[in-house]
Amino acid sequence: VASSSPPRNSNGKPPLLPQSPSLSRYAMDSYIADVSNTAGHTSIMFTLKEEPGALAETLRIFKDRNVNLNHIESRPSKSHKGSYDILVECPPDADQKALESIIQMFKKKAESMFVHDHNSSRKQNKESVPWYPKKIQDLDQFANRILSYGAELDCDHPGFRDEVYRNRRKQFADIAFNYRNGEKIPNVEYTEEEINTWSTIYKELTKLYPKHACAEFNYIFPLLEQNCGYAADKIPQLQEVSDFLRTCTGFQLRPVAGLLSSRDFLAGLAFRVFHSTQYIRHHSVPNYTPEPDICHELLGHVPLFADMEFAQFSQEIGLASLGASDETIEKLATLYWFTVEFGLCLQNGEKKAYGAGLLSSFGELQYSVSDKPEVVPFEPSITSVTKYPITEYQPRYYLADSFTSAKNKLKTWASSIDRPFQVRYNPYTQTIETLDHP
Ligand code: HBI
Ligand code: NLE
Ligand code: FE
Repeated sequence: VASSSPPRNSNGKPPLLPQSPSLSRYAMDSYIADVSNTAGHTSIMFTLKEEPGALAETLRIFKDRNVNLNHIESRPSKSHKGSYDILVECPPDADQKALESIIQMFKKKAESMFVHDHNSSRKQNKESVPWYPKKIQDLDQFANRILSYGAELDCDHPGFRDEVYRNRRKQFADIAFNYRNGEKIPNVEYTEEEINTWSTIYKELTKLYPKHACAEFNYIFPLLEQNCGYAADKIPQLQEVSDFLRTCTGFQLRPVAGLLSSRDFLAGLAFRVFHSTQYIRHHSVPNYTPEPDICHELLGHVPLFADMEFAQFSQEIGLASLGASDETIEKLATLYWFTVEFGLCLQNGEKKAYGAGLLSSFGELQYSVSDKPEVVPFEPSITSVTKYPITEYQPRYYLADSFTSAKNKLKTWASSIDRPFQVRYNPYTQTIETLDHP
């Protein structure tokens, strides 16, 4: 019996990094192995000690199992000096069995350290509750999980062929990748061209707001001009805006390199954290862009996150998303889309915009309140299953009576979500408390 028990250290615990013969041929100094699966792509992140050939050795694991890689990135590790974080991505058609065995190797090697397995869809079954952040520091894990990596823009993007723009986007991505909870968001010096883009948008939008934005938005906007540097000739800094938001509703901004999955993005809202991009759209298309950018975040989202009622509404969606099934996440993301992003509300008998995607696009804002699109009452059971385009003006908008009514409807709908436990946010400890959790 004694001979079959694993070797122990003097402190009685199993030794760190147990060596098994099949592993030792690979240089796997994997402090953290982080596996996630988005849109069929599997990403694995690990940390490697700097040593000649260490990466090549590790990548042999993939070669030996005939698994292709379609993306690889490295950066100096922040948590382990002298080490590198490596992110590799395998295509959706990768042999799932081979992948599983690779992941197992990473997990074994990192056993006594720290392994996350974020609910890869391969793992998900009916009973298991998908991983979700329990404390605000857990949001740090989202940083390297953006859907389109940093400067890799889609080919129909106006910035795709603009080398200067692509490089600039990389700089912004680095800020977000290196950011950790609790730190100050680095200020950015925007170029003249960037400020010009901002100015064009700011001037056009501020002409439209008095007539087309909802009352709550118009109430707060001047306060942003007075308190955190909103003006036509200057792009406000995220940290300054974040500080102001905190004093209003406790919401804060966190820099993000690009699009997060709906699950990650919504989870941030549960903590009153809003993931904000810091780059600006390409100067050639100021009136509309499908991607979030700093104009969208600061002009579209921030004003309403300063409104208590709206902040609660947003956090409600976030809390409902924690540990929810993929199906529920999709519905919540759709509700978010038709409210926080593209919502209209009725005020004094007129349609007013409260959705950030409208309040940041002088093209779509005018269109949305015209008689061209279809406008129907907000009703979560219907709204949550509506399909929508993401790269053009919306063909249909949902109209709410007020934030209060939208919030109550959402709450009622969310209470019908089948989740075996309840969550609430403890703002003192910045943690999620659960009732009846397994
Ligand atoms: N990610 N960074 C970022 N910003 C968003 O506004 C955003 C996102 N991911 C998903 C998303 N929005 C929504 O479309 C919903 O899926 C939640
Ligand atoms: N279409 C918006 C704009 O041009 O500002 C951005 C929407 C992001 C979801
Ligand atoms: Fe948005």
